[in-house]
Amino acid sequence: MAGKTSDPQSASDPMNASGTKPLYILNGPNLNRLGQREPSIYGIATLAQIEAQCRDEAGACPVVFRQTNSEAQLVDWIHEAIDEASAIVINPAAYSFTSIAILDALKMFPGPIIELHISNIHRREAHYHRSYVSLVATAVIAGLGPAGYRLAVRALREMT
Ligand code: CA2
Repeated sequence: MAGKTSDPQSASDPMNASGTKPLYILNGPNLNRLGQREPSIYGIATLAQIEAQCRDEAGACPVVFRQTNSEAQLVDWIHEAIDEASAIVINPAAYSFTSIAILDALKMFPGPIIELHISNIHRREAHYHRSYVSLVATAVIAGLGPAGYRLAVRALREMT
């Protein structure tokens, strides 16, 4: 189930019984509306369906999957991830191109970070070309549609 904070584990105790650190998948503004508009750019999958695909791909690895329209909330979740997560997948959406606060928070994360965009931001208008998050991302996935999330989870499972 997608939602603002849909975690199988509580935020205060995000590890599973085996003590495995969770993978954090963080989504920025407007992505809660996926599947409802512009399917030619963003596909037809809803964020809830993408979340289910990520959990399936993660297998036994715990996943914290969240979406917010707030920059401050994203920063707070990155801070939480610094203490709790093995890796981060982040689709910062429009904040990719504006938020030095998110860049600064991600700089503190010691593990791998995958920046994820559903669309190929480099084929789009110029204001989508310069992502601050790319300056600190371990890797960037863009243009593979919703399937990019599953591939990001798969890559991180092999890296962590
Ligand atoms: O391609 C991506 O994943 C983006 O991060 C999506 C952002 C956009 O600002 C980035 O440049 C690329 C926009 C998300 C808009 O979400 C929508 C949801 C439903 C329908 C239309 C847009």
